[in-house]
Amino acid sequence: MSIKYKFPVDFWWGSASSAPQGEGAARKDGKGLNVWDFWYQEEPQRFFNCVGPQNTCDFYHRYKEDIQLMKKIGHNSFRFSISWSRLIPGGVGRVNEKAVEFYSNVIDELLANGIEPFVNLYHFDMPIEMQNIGGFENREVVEAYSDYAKVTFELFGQKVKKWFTFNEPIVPVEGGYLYDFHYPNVSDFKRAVQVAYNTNIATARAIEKFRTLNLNDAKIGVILNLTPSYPRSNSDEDLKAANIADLLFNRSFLDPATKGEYPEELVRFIKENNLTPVVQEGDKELLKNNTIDLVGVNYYQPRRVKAKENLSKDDSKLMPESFFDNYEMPGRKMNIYRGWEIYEKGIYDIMINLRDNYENIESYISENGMGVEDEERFIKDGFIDDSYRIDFIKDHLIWLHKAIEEGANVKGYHLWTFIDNWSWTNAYKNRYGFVQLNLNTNKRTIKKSGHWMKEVTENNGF
Ligand code: BGP
Repeated sequence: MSIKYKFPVDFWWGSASSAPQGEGAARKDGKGLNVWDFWYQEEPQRFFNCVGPQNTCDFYHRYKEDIQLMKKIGHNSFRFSISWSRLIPGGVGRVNEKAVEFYSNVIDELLANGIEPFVNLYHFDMPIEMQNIGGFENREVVEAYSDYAKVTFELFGQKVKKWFTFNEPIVPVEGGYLYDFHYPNVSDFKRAVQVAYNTNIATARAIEKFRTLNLNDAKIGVILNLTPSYPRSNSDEDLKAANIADLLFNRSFLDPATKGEYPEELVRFIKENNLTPVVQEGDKELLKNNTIDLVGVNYYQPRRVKAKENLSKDDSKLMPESFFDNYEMPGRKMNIYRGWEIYEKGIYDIMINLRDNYENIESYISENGMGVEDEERFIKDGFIDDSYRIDFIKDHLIWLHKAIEEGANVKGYHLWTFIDNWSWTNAYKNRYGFVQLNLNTNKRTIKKSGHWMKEVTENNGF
């Protein structure tokens, strides 16, 4: 077979997961409750088919079997997250020995099977006690988070060489403080800005602690959903609208993490709109001195933006959308199940932006994937024929390959996700895995895409 798209030696092939979506055992072995456990308890009807996070895929008990499957489909790396509320129930204080044992076992098992563990410290899962005192609006919680981070570095830093402070830190800001799809279901632009700011401080504090520990060749980064903002046209108004969206949703995290400072334009925008967050003395230096080594890029869909069409509309409540309208491009290609546009070239544009405007920082695709409903209808010869997912991955990899040929410093590609898992309020509506999870029996079956991935990793390309 001839290989048309060959990737660099030691390319990271694998997938990503998260504790709240995969572990299950939500109330086992001393785990504390996080915002998902709590919110589900309060409002189960907000979750698809009223399914909550208690059991998910039961990775807590089945990690050995799952790691064998990862090996079987050629993974050389795998991202999972540590659950703060499992490791330190309540968020501060005593470390839960059962959790230490579990995460040590997972790390050892991965390493023993030739799979590098990539560890993320926070995947939307604030311990409820921390949320009850204000979550990331409260600097005490920022400190508690950085103490928790330090505990993980001390416990696992000799074995884990890739660390991430947060997964998509903008999402809890959007979900929890603007658009009502995460607990605490607040909608307040100013508070959202404060949470975003404090989350950047939390990353910097964690990195500061990380650097004191001399973990040799270990690297630390953050995982960002860098959604390119494409203007409808090249008119000044559309360009301006797209730039505001880019500043708010991408550069608000990318710039502090990589350059240690906010874009001046964003600072001006925030000031002009009376959204300036409370800061502490020394924050500027803290951000400047504690930037990341590598960035994980999650890419699903582009953002298309146009100038606001109805300027006279009463915008009494300030929201990001007070400054732009979302734009539906005619003829766009859609993932109809998730309602997200598919635009493969976006992955290339992100990488070229990192190359040209962010000193070509080391990066990798930390999530990309396609959620599809009712995949069981595609079962053929005992497994799901998800050829559409193979095409989706290929089409993105072709653009990623082009970016690499043009000098982008991108080191790997992880699919979201390894096994069908629990997707927040969508629960099991859409399936994303290389591996099918039978919801009744918990049986795992590799899909066609998983078998295909095995060949890709063996050939280091396709
Ligand atoms: C990303 C998250 C993942 C995952 C994925 C798919 O934003 O990091 O946790 O869930 O999106 O999206 P969804 O589950 O909403 O379909």
